[in-house]
Amino acid sequence: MRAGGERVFVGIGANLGDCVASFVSVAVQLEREAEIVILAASPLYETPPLGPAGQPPYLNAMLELRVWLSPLDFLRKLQKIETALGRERGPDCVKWGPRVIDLDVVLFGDRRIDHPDLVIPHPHAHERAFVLTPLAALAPDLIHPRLGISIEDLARAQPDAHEMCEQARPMGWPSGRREGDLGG
Ligand code: A4P
Ligand code: MG
Repeated sequence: MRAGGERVFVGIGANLGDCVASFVSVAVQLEREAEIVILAASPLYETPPLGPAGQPPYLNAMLELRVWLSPLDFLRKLQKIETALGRERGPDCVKWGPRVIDLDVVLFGDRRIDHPDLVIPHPHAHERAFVLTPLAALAPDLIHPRLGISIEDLARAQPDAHEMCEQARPMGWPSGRREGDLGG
């Protein structure tokens, strides 16, 4: 394994189209990048939608990566993948409305970033079961860089965590943790 890089967690959500196929495609596209390695993938969960009523349930999961890009360059890569999968943006889009794919940078090493285009840790991560449960499946002991609380404790504090429904791992979705490299 190449030295350096940072340990990054990306939250994935979708509730339109073939969500499983979109998730697998995200993993395939990330694998193609020379500056990104997938270290581990959480189970997939069906989750009740947060946002406007009447939208379908979401599929959510978390990927653990090693990344040799700046946080902003990494965000741009994720946005290109979202666009390639048909994600629409713009003034007509409903806030927290249905989407074919949503990729959020949840953690980037232990950095705290307050940039107009990028806030790290993701500003809502600590209050959402659909982020914390998959993250806790990969890194329960990790400490939230702003709150100083473990991911496992944050996940346990979510009243709606029991509404997460773990799905069977689909074909093509990365499975267990890779050998080596956990540090950094
Ligand atoms: N941005 C700032 N920080 C970040 C970050 N850490 N990661 C900026 C990704 N983007 C970040 O995001 C809007 C802008 O946020 C970007 O231009 C980027 O520069 P977006 O993906 O275009 O729009 P969005 O996702 O609709 O907005 P927002 O407010 O980020 O929504 P969330 O927080 O992503 O929530 N219910 C369930 N069950 N499961 C879900 O996954 N997801 C959402 C969306 C709502 N309800 C859900 C789920
Ligand atoms: Mg988002």
